[in-house]
Amino acid sequence: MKFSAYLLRLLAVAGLAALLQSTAMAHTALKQAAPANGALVRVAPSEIELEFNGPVTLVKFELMGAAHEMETEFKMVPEAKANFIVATPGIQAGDFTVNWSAMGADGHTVSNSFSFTVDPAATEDRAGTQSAGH
Ligand SMILES: [Cu+2]
Repeated sequence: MKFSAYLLRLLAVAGLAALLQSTAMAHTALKQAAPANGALVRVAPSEIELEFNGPVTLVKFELMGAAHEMETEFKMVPEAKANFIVATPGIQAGDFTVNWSAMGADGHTVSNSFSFTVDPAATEDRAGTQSAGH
């Protein structure tokens, strides 16, 4: 009687631990970016913000302008974190694509990209959508 109650409690604890672990090991995804995917902004951003769904090591951050790579202040750091702000001093008007790769807690490296437009002549900003992970 006492033993089976103990066993049930043990099973409940093990189940909870497994649940917590599977949450922690979720695949890496970009939760949001600013500017967002598909966004149109009238003022050129001096930095780009990335927020992932958990701590990652950002191994690549490449900003492409029209047919050429733009300067950024991205530096790979070994510490995993969820939020990154990369200074992008060279952005002016035009179409831009960010190509990123991030290694998550599950050990997988995920690569994706998103694009936005800077157009000072536009009548209003467009918010864009948040990009999905894998
Ligand atoms: Cu994964």
